[in-house]
This record gives sequence, structure tokens and C-alpha cells, in this order.
Amino acid sequence: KAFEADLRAALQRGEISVHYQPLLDTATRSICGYEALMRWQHPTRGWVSPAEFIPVAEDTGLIDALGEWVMRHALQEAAGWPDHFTVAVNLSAVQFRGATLSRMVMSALAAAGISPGRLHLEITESVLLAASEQTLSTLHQLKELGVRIAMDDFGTGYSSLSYLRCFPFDTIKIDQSFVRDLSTGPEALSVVQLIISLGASLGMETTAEGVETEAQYACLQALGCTHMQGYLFGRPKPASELGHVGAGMP
Ligand code: G
Ligand code: G
Ligand code: MN
Ligand code: NA
Repeated sequence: KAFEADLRAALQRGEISVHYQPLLDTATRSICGYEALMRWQHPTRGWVSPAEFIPVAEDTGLIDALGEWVMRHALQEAAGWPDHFTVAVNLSAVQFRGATLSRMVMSALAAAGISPGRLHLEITESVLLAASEQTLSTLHQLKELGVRIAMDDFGTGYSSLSYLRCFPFDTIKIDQSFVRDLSTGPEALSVVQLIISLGASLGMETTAEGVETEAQYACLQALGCTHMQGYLFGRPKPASELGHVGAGMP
């Protein structure tokens, strides 16, 4: 309960921030964007993991305000990056409940003056689990805005494959558990190979997550994975440490 009250106050107290993790283009091995990851610095607990506070935010409805704050903040920040850089923002299933998500995204894009094609929205299977008309219609509205939609944590859910038929995703993000196991045996390699060729045949980009070693990079590059993310290229860090001049926040 105290935790919930603290989270409720966290935005006003300026304890919420966004860290950015680089996304790399495999072919050029250069940064082509960042994923925005929410961070909470609690006055006494220190850094609280999103894995801990996001479920609480979802249960209490606070995720709507937090999610909108991150969206607006990340887009403002991205306005100061090179023009071709993308910005990825994670969405919770709970944010799809109302009918206001696409309007919020449109408004945040306009406020930041960012072209919609630079925004990647990451959703997990949980968004499609309910598969309500409402959710699908919101996804199509977002797509019509020109925003790109990525399926996050692909392969870890129950029916990742069937969800690929429900909606024309732009990107498949291969869960880091598969990347971690690449060297431990032929199984993970086969799964990753399958996901990459599936993505290619569906005209989708494939982003491997959790790339930590040169061996993983070489393997994924050989398999045709189009993008990568992971500690090999950079950990999530505050905008002030990204090294771009003219950050977008006023
Ligand atoms: O950054 P880290 O690996 O600690 O994130 C843990 C989890 O929290 C990840 O699954 C990530 O998708 C999720 N997460 C981070 N930031 C956000 C956010 O702004 N919104 C939502 N819905 N989830 C987030
Ligand atoms: O679920 P999602 O993919 O949105 O969450 C990304 C999470 O994975 C972030 O919390 C981030 O800190 C973490 N992460 C990103 N790259 C790596 C990596 O190379 N290794 C490990 N162990 N975690 C990573
Ligand atoms: Mn993500
Ligand atoms: Na992921």
C-alpha cells in the first residue's frame, strides 16, 4: 500500500525518468535508434525495477499516466536526435482498454514534431490475449497514423505464431532467452533461424534482444537478423549520456 502511494506520487516528485538503450542496424553496425525504458528512483529504496512497479501501475490504473508521460518525454527527447533515428516505446495491455490511446499518441507526436514513422510501439502478447475488437481497432488506428508496431518478447508466450496472423506487425523482437542459448546447443539456433526467416517472408524486420557477445552478433548477422540490441552495444542510460547535442527537452 505504501508502495502504491509512493508510485502515485512518483511522477509529481520527479522520481520517474527514461533511460535509452541503443538499437543497431546489423548491416552497418551503427546506431539507428533507441528503446525508451522507464525508470523509478525511489527516495529510500533506490532504483526500483520496472518488472516490480509496472504490474502495480497496471493494477492501479497508474500505467495510463506513467505511459503517457514516457511517450511524451521520449518523443521530445527523440526530436533532438539525428533525423533517421527511431524511438521505441513499450505499451502495456492496460493502455489499450480505453479508446484514447491512438489520440494520445497522435497528440504526443504533434507536440514533439516527430514524424510518425520514427515511432516504434512495442507490445507483448498480453495485448493480443484478450484480442477484443477494441484492441485491434486501436492497433489499426495507430498503424494508420504511420507508427510502426513491434511484437516484443517474441517466442516466449503461448501463441506468438497465431498472433502474427491477427495483425501486420512491422518488427519481431526475438526474446533474449533465445539469444542467450544460441551457443548452448542446436535448439535455440533452430528457433532463432526459424523466427528470422519467418520475419523475412512476412516482410517484417527482426530485432534480436540481449546480444552480449561478438559470437552472438556474428551468428545473428549470418542468419539475416536485421537489427540488434544488447549490452554488447550499450546498456540503457539517461538521455544526458547519449552524446547527442541539442536534446529535445526544454
Ligand atoms: O529495463 P528493464 O529490462 O528493467 O525492463 C523490464 C521490463 O519492464 C521490460 O519487460 C520492459 O518492457 C518493461 N518496461 C520498461 N519500460 C516500460 C514502459 O515505459 N512501459 C511499459 N509498459 N513497460 C516498460
Ligand atoms: O521486455 P523488454 O525487451 O522491453 O525489456 C528489455 C530489458 O532487457 C531491459 O530491462 C534491459 O535492461 C534488458 N536488457 C537489454 N539488453 C540486455 C542484455 O544484453 N543482457 C541482459 N541480460 N539484459 C538486457
Ligand atoms: Mn521492449
Ligand atoms: Na523484449
